[in-house]
Amino acid sequence: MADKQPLVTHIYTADPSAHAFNGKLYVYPSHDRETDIQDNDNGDQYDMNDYHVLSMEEIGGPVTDHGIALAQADIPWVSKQLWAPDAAFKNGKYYLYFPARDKDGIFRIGVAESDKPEGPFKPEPDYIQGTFSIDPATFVDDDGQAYLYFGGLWGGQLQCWTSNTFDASQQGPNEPSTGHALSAKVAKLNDDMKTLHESGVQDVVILAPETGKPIPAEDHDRRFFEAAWLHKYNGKYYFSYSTGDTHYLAYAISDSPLGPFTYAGRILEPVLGWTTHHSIAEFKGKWYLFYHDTSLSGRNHLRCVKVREIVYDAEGKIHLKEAQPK
Ligand code: FUB
Repeated sequence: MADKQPLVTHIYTADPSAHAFNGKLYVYPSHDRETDIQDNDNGDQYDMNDYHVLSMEEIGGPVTDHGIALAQADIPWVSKQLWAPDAAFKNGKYYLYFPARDKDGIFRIGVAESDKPEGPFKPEPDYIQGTFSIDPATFVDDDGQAYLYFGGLWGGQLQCWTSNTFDASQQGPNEPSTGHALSAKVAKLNDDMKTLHESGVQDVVILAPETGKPIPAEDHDRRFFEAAWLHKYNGKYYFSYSTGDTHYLAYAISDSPLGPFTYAGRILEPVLGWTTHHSIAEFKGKWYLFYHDTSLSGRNHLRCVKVREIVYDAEGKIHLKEAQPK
């Protein structure tokens, strides 16, 4: 498979969330930056402090960097680590969702609003009440209902939320080794796109097809770790994610955006670098996987965003286009 070139090389970018808005393809990435923090399993080296938005008229064409769309200094509740964002459009406004540590060091999810897809985005003064952990992904269904998916293990603190309060003793590379795997979370967003619906936060359950039961905790090749993404294809809901310490991008399919989802396979094998994170978007009649690797720097925390075309087979399974037989 031919190696892909980074979308941009003048800044380091990661965790790309892609959306087609107004006939252009917009990418909302993390903006990686140099730091002398040593790599660790808590992800402290991912010490980002602003967001840029990228756009392009064509896949493979010139990419515009619209500059700083949101800076940590302008977000009152944040202490550090602006991690993987996503964006949504509803009611004539654009919303940027982002995780960061609050003043107590707990990851929460915030939202900022703009009239334009490229920002600048104006943040709400506080995080979205009821949210926690990292890696927000939004999905607005055909009926206008918006959903917020989130969660990430280890440095992302998802394992600290097995009860309704934050358990600081579980921070770091901890997760259960038996029983069913911890689930990503999903909540409906209210029409204001800034608050969670009263139905609350639910588990995104991923079932093993061979048992019909949730993926076991010890199944690190298939369990959810981080990087939630939700897209719809042919009336089905596809929940895709990173398996973390086994470095796959995997996916599961459901008839409902709330699941349960049934594991369906892998989208991408391990890339260069520890993390893998992606989005899937339709643009001008084709489907694309946006992802990152560390080919530009050779360092885990200095990543670059790339894109590949994907196709679906007759059963709705996802394949990289270049991996298809001619
Ligand atoms: O970019 C920081 C973190 O690395 C993201 O939140 C994770 O998904 C991983 O890509």
